[in-house]
Parts: sequence; C-alpha cells; structure tokens
Amino acid sequence: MAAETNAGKRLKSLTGMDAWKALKVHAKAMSDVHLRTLFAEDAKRGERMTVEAEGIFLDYSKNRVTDETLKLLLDLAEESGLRRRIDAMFSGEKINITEKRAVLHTALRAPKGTTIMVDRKNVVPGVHEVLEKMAAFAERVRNGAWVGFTGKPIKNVVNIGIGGSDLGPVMAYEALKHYSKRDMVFRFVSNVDDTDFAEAVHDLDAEETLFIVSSKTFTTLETMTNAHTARAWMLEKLGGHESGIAKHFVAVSTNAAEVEKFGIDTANMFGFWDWVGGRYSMDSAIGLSTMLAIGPDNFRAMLAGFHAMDEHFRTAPFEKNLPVLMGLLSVWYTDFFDAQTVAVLPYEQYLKPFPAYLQQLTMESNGKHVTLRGKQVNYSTGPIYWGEPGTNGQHSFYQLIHQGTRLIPCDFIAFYHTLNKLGRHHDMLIANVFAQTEALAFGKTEEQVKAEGTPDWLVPHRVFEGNRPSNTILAEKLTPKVLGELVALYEHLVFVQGTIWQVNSFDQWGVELGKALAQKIIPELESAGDPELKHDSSTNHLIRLYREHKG
Ligand code: G6Q
Repeated sequence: MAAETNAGKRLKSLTGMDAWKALKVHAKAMSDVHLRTLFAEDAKRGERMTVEAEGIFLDYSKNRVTDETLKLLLDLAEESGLRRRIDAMFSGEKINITEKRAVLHTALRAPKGTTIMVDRKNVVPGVHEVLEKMAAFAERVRNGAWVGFTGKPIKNVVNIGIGGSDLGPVMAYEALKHYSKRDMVFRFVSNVDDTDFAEAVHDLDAEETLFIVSSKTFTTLETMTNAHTARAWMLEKLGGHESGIAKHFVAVSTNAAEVEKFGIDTANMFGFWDWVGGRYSMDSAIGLSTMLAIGPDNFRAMLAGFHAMDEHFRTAPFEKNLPVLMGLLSVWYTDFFDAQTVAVLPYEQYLKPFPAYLQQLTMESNGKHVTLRGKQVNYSTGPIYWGEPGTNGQHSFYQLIHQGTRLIPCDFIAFYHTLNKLGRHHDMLIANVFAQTEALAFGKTEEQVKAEGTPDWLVPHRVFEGNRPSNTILAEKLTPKVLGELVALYEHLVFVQGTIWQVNSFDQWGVELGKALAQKIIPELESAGDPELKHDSSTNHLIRLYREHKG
C-alpha cells in the first residue's frame, strides 16, 4: 500500500529502523546529561537552537538534545518516509486507510487557482464557493440585512455541535474575541447535559437568535438532541410558526438529506467534504460562527496563516521545519524518556481554550495502539496533552513539573505584544515565561540552596533538580493569521508524530464502542416496564439504581 512505503520499499517496523536503534543507544548516554552542562559547553546554544518561520519563533535549546540527537531524530524522519507521507497528504492520496479517505484540511486554505485532485476532481473551486457563500451570509447577518421571523436583526449566535464541530469554533471565538463584533453574543452548546442548552439560551431573546447546527454527519446524538430542543424552544417563542424556523436555523454539514429532514432549507446549508476530519475542520464551514464573529476578512487572514504554515511544513528542510522539529522532540521524550504527557502553557489569556482544543487534535489523532498494518505497537504513541494559561498554572500544578517525579516537556507560547496594554502587566507576564523555562532547565543545586543559609533539614525540599525540557514559542501578537499558523503547526506536528509511530492519525474508532452501548442503554433507562438487563453486574446495578431514583 502506497501510504506504507518509502520510495517503493516496504517500511520497516519502527523499532527495526537503524535510526531507532541508534537513538536507543544514544538515549542511554543522554539520560544523565544535564541542560546546565549543555549550555555551559556551548555559549551560543540559546541562539543556535532556534528557528523562525512565518513570524513564529521557536527556541528549542532548552531540550535535552545535542546536535547528535537532532541528527538521529532527523534520520528517523527520513527512514520513516516523512517526506513521502507529506507529499501524499498534500496531494490528496487516501492516507486515511481505515476510512478510505483523503486527508485534505490543507485544501481548505489553498489559494484560489490551486489544483488538488480527489477522485479525478479538483476540490479547490468548491472550497472557495463555500467560503464565498459563508462570507455573503456572514455579511448579511453582521450588517443586519438578515432578520429573524419578526423582523429583528440577529444579535445572538448559538453554535450547536460537539467534538470537532465544537472545540475549534469555541477556541477560535475565544482566541479572536478581540477582533469580534462586540455587540453580538456567541454561545456554544455541545453537551447533551440539559444544563448546557438551558444556560446557553436562558437570557437570549429568541427573535434575535440564530442557531447554527454544525454536524458533519448530522446524526450525532448530542447535536441532534440539542438541535431538536433548540427547534422546540424557538417554535414556542415564535408562537408555533413553523415558517419562522428557516430564519433562525442554518446548518453546516456534509449530509444534505438529513439537513432537509430536520427542516432546514438546504439553501441555508454550508457544506464540506468527507476529506475534512472533524478535528481538522475549524477552517471549513464549521468555522461559520468564527466568521460571523470576526468577519470574512479576518477569517481569510486566519486561512492565510494556516496556508503559510502548510507551505512551510511542505517545503522547509526538516532541520528548519517547525512542525517536524517539535514533532520529533515529542517522540524523543515519549519513547526514550518515557514521558507520559506534554503541557501546553499559553501566556495569553485569549488562548485559554487552546489546550482543550489541542487535546482532541493530538489525542484523538495519535491515541492509537496498532500500526497502519494492524500490528500492535511495541512502543509508546500519543502522549497526553494538557495545560492552562500562565500565570495561573504557576500557582497550581507547576509544582509537580518543577519538583515531581515525572518528566513533563512543556510548550510555552507567548507574544511580544498584548492586545490590551495595561501598565506593566505584559512585562510581568513575559518575565514569568522566561523565568519558568529558566527554572525548569537549570533548577537550583544543593550548593546554591545551602549558600542561601537554608538549614540543612530544609535543603532537600528546596533543591530543584532542573533538566526539565521546554520549547518557547514566540510571535508578534495574537492575530487571526497567527492563530491559523499556530493551529496548523500543531496539526502538522501531530502528522509527524503519527508518521513516526506508523499509526493512522485520521480515524477515531476508539469513540465508537461507548456510543453504541449508550444507544442500547437509553431505552433501558426510559422503558416503562422492567427491562431485561444483560450487562455485567455493575452496569446492571447502576441502571437499576438510576431507574429507582428517577421514579
Ligand atoms: C473528530 C471526530 C469527532 C466529531 C464529532 C462530531 O475528528 O470525528 O469529534 O467531530 O463526533 O461529529 P459530527 O460533526 O458528525 O456531528
């Protein structure tokens, strides 16, 4: 199969590769090497081990690597056929082999005039057609030309979607709030928990509210339940006028038949394609709420940022390639230092939901235990991604990163400029970024602690071992373009990881089993008579308990 070959040769198993074996040996030698030593031996390390591309600067010098480590990791990328895999993805090969689909989120931001063929059809004109339809709609809503059933302009937009149809829109709205139309309200409903919907609409005037039902399949339990609840809520507020629904509901989907069945005019449906994975879809029509918030021009600027990073990833030599370097570094810690997690720490309040967004992107993509050939892996794959914005995290979980027993590589993300200048705040914020990466890398030795006059018994508690690795990512300021670049950076980093680990980063069978079981349990919770329960004793007991309490 094409996706598994490197220049025509069948790909070796990862642990059978020469570079992997060399890395194993090298990792032993590196296990005791301290960042203090690496910096002491090379006065220029902090300037040398940096890359800048498209306005994104990466300092990777505070990683536990030498030039030899990087060379071996780059060899591993070559031996894993990364170059060929990148070309395969960008050219529309069906590399999502378990779902037999191309993986073309990069086509969503391809400039007009580009040709990308899927099943002998150029997909780029369709992308721009949808973008233009979104822009025309967004303009009408934003300038008040689109009115609700009673003639009032739309003030409130509620996106109903879950997973990939929610996390991207939520994150992009929060991240780009500075650029949003402040006299409009944006809410996001995802959970099937009643409270999510109830709280989202409790203070909204239905006559000024537009629901966007965002669902690739238009069959997802949570989304369709919330969409039907929204429909009933709207109908009640509009005095039962069915004809009002068309003015207050639009859909984003690939499934026109289901959209129509729901009662949304397909003229008000914004389409996308099966080659866009849910977690890679925030720059497709799934981003309609984002476009309504920030306007078509800012949305296009975001797409330009995505595209700039795509081009960098596709063309830059691997040793200067941001997603390649960051992807390889995460493989280094996951597989050779047994690191279980990666912390993403944005020092930018607007990026508060960025770690939550990355959790899906990274963990749904690479939380896999079989290779493309269906073989169980004998190495670790996707680490757990998590994080919170600085400086808040410093006053809670950073303790464990500094002095705990686990190795937690960190990505610090910060900007030279704030979007809300208030006195000295920004200098203080950035001082904390630099202080944290310095403290993590260099720590504080026993001698230093003693020299401060610390009593002997307290010394061990106050020693910081250091040698905690981190990346520092800096950009000018958070703009739509920079957000696009950052998201694409992580998308491609995930791709690099998946290529090395030989997994399919584009399916998500792991979410299926629970979904199917829930469908079985719903009628058991709701049936009037006593249902015959055939689960294990724990599940049966829990179902009975719930039924008893429900009354
Ligand atoms: C993402 C996943 C998943 C998906 C949701 C929503 O990659 O496929 O999170 O986005 O399950 O699916 P729908 O958009 O079809 O409702």
